[in-house]
Amino acid sequence: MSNTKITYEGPGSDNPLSFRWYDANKVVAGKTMQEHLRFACAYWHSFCGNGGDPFGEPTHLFSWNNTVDAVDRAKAKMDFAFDFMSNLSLPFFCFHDVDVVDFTNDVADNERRLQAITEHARQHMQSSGIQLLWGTANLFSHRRYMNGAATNPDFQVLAHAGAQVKAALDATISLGGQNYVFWGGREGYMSLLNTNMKREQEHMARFLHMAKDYARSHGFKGQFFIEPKPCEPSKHQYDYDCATVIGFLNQFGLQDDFSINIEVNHATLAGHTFQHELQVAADAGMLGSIDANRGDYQNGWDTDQFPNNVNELTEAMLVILEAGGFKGGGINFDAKIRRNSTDMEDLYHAHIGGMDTFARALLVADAVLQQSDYKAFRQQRYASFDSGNGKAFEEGKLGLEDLRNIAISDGEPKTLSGRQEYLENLINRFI
Ligand code: XLS
Ligand code: NI
Ligand code: NI
Repeated sequence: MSNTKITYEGPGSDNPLSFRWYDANKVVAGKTMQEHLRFACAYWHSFCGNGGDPFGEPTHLFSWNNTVDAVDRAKAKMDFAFDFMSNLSLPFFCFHDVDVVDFTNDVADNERRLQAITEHARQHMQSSGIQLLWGTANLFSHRRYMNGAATNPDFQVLAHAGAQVKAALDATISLGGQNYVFWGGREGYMSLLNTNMKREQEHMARFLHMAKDYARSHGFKGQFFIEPKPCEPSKHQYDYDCATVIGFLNQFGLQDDFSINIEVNHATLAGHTFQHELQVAADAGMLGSIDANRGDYQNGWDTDQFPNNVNELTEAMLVILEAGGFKGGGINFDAKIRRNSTDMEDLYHAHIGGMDTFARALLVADAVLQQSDYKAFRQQRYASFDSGNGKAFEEGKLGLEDLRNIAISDGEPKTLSGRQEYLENLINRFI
């Protein structure tokens, strides 16, 4: 597969290794598809995920794992990764520190390893033009983080988390990374019986300030993103959903530097739709980036499947387009192929499907916005606040007694339809 360049062949193509909708340079609503969508490959799922599950051994066997030296092994993996991303014309990638090179318990040696692989990445980025959408540190896999990283009750663990974030920030900054992500997998708790929640959250805020101050003083201009998730692996995660994160950022004075990376399957675990979470973030000016995937309707964990539902993604793209796009981020495929998808070709099908589904959803959402009365309908629904007493209310010119008097003088309101089925049909009409 190593020479397979995937190209746009259009909806009529029957070649499964081609794009049918993603046409990178096609202009939609004033920007190219590539500029709108800013696709990124998730290093951990694509090149580290081995198909293993709690019941079984790895099924995805990679040749580079036979290389003994850690940095050589990391380079062999990276050579493959850049080949793969180039074949798919993926403009960005994202990584955790431990995805790109294996770590030990030796902090200084881990820094050296990360620097060595960062140099290798730099060369690949220069020759391929692929850029770093965001970097991050894995503060959840190592056993020292079982009680949390920045929220650990043991300061010595927090110090290790700080060392890891410093090194990951150094790598991100030196590669020109556009953003930096914090996903707090273990930042939460399992039982209140052993937990001081207030103190742990204050520690997390202090830690985030330290990371932000360090990065800013070393020239980092990008956004920091918090990635909400309600549970798994912790029972209660502090970054539950967008609304919770926005409250936390505002409470601790982090709102100017941080925005949100929203993951589809995390939204659904929190009992929300993806588009709800997008809208909450957009309304707060914090729609930073997204982790694209999908869950499974029949179970309740983070299955991280590749997106494939045009209808659902169209609703998401409507929110993203109306918000004016992402605040520095893009669409990172935080998704993995199934345990029994064992061929490298499967990884191509997965990304082609995800990219095509988003491209198609972009086209449909744009058509809904440009060619239908969707916008006009939504505006008209609130027209009673555009003039008269409704306007006076919005402007703060009325009191509760005024409402009472208006209720009497204007009488019982008319029954006004929300037209949900009509609007749902609109999306299908443009697919
Ligand atoms: C796990 C998260 C993780 C973050 C990066 O559920 O989605 O992959 O995106 O740490
Ligand atoms: Ni994610
Ligand atoms: Ni996830």
